[in-house]
Amino acid sequence: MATAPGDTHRTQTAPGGAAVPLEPHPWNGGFRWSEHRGPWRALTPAQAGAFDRDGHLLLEGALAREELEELRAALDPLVEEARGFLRKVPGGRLGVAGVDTQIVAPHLVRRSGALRRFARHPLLVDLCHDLLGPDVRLYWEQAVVKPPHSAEPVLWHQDNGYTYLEPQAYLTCWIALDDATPENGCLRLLPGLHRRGTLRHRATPLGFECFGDPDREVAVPMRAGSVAVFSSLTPHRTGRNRSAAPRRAYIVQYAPDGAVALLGDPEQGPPVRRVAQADPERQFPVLRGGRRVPAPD
Ligand SMILES: O=C(O)CCC(=O)C(=O)O
Repeated sequence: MATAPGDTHRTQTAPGGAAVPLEPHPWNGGFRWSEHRGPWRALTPAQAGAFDRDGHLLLEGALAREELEELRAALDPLVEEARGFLRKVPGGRLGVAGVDTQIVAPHLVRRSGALRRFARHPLLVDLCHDLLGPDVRLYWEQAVVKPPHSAEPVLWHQDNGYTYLEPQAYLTCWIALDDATPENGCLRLLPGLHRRGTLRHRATPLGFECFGDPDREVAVPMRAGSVAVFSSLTPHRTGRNRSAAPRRAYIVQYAPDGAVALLGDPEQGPPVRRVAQADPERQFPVLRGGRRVPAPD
């Protein structure tokens, strides 16, 4: 989920109402999924094939213990700031974020050199090479922390259903900072639907919602330090945290260089504005002409 200023979906439907129909997003005309063909740096051909088929894959134990510790140390204080901000908002909630639902802390690379370096992690950049092409930028990153006994789930959505990018297919790396389990709100994904492109979403008081199917969903429990890699077009949700400990995640998203956000109300008509996703402070290149772009000194 990445919300750009200017997103103006207006329909408000209570979550838990009738299922959202399985229809294309009004701006999604004639989408075709591109199969990935290699050469590969991070993935095996079998993993890439599974990504094309299912829209996701899991890299267990991808981060070393020290990397995980460094990530947690960089993120925890910034999440506390975001929690403090949400506490001052009336009702403690702001769309999908809330003190009692999930603390969402975006754009943290602007604040932390450790996170700017992490966004260029060789594994993540090699995944970008394999799944996005030779020229890639960081698009969005945020920490999402579900407090103990959290009050609400994150509803079914595709990441491209929040802010609509073109090209529609970009990459989300969901990094578990704690073990993620069915009890504390691990990812639940719907395989296969990424191939249809962006689906219709509706706005609810808890964020956007698209078609979902609990009978076909795949729960993805993962150990801390593992990375779930999925398409911006893969419907996913997370449940409430029913445990007594927080569930922390860091979400890092990459898009092909040249990606633009389409802004407007898709239920009212075509986009009213196109915004290049190339903010040098937080959407810097990580791969140029197939080569990793090193962090500036
Ligand atoms: O981490 C979570 O609980 C959900 C996050 C999510 O779905 C997203 O950021 O798109």
